[in-house]
Amino acid sequence: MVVGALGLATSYLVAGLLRVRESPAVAVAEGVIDLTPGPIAKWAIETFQDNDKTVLLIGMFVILTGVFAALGRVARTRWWYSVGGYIALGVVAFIAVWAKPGFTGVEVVPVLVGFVTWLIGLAVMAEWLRRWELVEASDDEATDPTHSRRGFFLAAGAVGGIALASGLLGKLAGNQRGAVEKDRRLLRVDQATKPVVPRGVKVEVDGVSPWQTSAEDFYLIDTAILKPAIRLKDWELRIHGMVERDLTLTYDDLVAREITEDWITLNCVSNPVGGSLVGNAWWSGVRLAGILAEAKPLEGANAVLQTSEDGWTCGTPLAALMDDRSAMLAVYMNGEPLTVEHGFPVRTIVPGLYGYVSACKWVVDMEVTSFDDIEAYWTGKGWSEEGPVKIASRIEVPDSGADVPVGTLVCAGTAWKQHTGIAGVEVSLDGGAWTPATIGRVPSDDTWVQWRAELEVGEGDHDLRVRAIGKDGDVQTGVERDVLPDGATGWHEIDFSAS
Ligand SMILES: Nc1nc2c(c(=O)[nH]1)N[C@H]1C(S)=C(S)[C@@H](COP(=O)(O)O)O[C@H]1N2
Ligand SMILES: [Mo]
Repeated sequence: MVVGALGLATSYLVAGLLRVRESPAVAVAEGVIDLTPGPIAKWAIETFQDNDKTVLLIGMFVILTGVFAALGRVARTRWWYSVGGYIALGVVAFIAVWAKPGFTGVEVVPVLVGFVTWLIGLAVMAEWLRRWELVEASDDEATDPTHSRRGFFLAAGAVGGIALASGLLGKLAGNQRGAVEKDRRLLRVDQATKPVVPRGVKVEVDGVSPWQTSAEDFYLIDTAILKPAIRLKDWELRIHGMVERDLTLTYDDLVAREITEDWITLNCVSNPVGGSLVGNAWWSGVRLAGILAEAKPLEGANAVLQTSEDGWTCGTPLAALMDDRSAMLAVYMNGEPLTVEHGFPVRTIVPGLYGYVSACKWVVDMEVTSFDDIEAYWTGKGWSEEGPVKIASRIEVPDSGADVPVGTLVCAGTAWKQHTGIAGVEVSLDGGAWTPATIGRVPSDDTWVQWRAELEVGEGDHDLRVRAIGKDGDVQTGVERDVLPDGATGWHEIDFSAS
């Protein structure tokens, strides 16, 4: 196990020194994510929500620990099995780094260093173990103490210590993140303003999600184990493809333009009914309509394939980026520079579309194209090509399973259908008539609304359900559909009892 850890640590250190973005282990973890079939990815997101990657890493750690232990165990008696095992691990790591977009060749060096470390470490430790066993067998107390049980454990401890030190050094060496956080702290985009929550949006019920979601509480969904750390001076966006004129924008070019700001609610297609993969923030950025108009899309173009620095892609309808909505290259969230997790330095935000077809974080490339010619990350896993958000509503108060006093019950929650707007919300107690709720007054159709209703509840068990009505007359359906391929439907329902 210590030999295995040492190989991982030296490869990590060399990756840091060579400024390779991903150490082999991270590349493998991201490879596993990329190869995960759509239905399993969907299950993982629904089950673990924001913790999906932690679960993956713990799983990998457990498996690797077992594999390393097994390889060490067979090394004394069947040396070549053990070497074969490490070759297999090395090949997996090689394929993972080689398959990453932006592979240049240096990424192989950490894999080789890790592999050679494994072999040397294995030879040294296996030899130590063999000698210890020889000494034990010969019953000769007076032999060299390094060949004792104690000597072996000292050696193992030393290898573990070197592994830890290499790991820590690797963290220092690869610390682009520190420089990026500094860029973030020093950044000032003059036109970007602090959010002022508009009057009338809140229904003032304790327990309802805040109308404005802080960056910290905003859900996180992406495929990157290691978030891209992009220095401001290194960021560039290339716009090309079916356009009359290619454009390349640096960060300074971008923020020298007119800044647009808006309240926009973003949600994930993988959000189950009643789920929490949705948030509302004040975004500042540059409208894409103007930028794309300069590039002049050609006849026949209907999509923009956006690519992130980490290779993730999404296909966005060109029309949604060029009509009058606030589709933007966002640089600020809630009056602060984007956090690295939410896409620093630049991400796309498009009101009315699910994140997987629009909200590219760490965006560096936009190819104007046609949907017929592209396959993006999630569409390749079975999600639908276009992702307009579906109408949804959620009960937040009372909690599911709550005990409430008999009498008047105040219930509340949120509802959304971005870029269409919510006309009303209705609740139904114990399957009875739909009763209108009151809704907060929102600044535009691009945000969620809060709602509240008062109901008389008698003693006993109850259930409560909610539905929303869009400004287009769309009444939220009770038909339950899965998040795959284009977003869940169905009413959010909770149980509670009154006494
Ligand atoms: N680079 C990159 N951008 C991405 C993703 C991703 O995996 N990688 N996921 C998308 C999805 S599915 C959603 S729902 C939103 C989530 O944005 P957030 O993490 O800032 O909430 O980002 C989108 N942008
Ligand atoms: Mo998503």
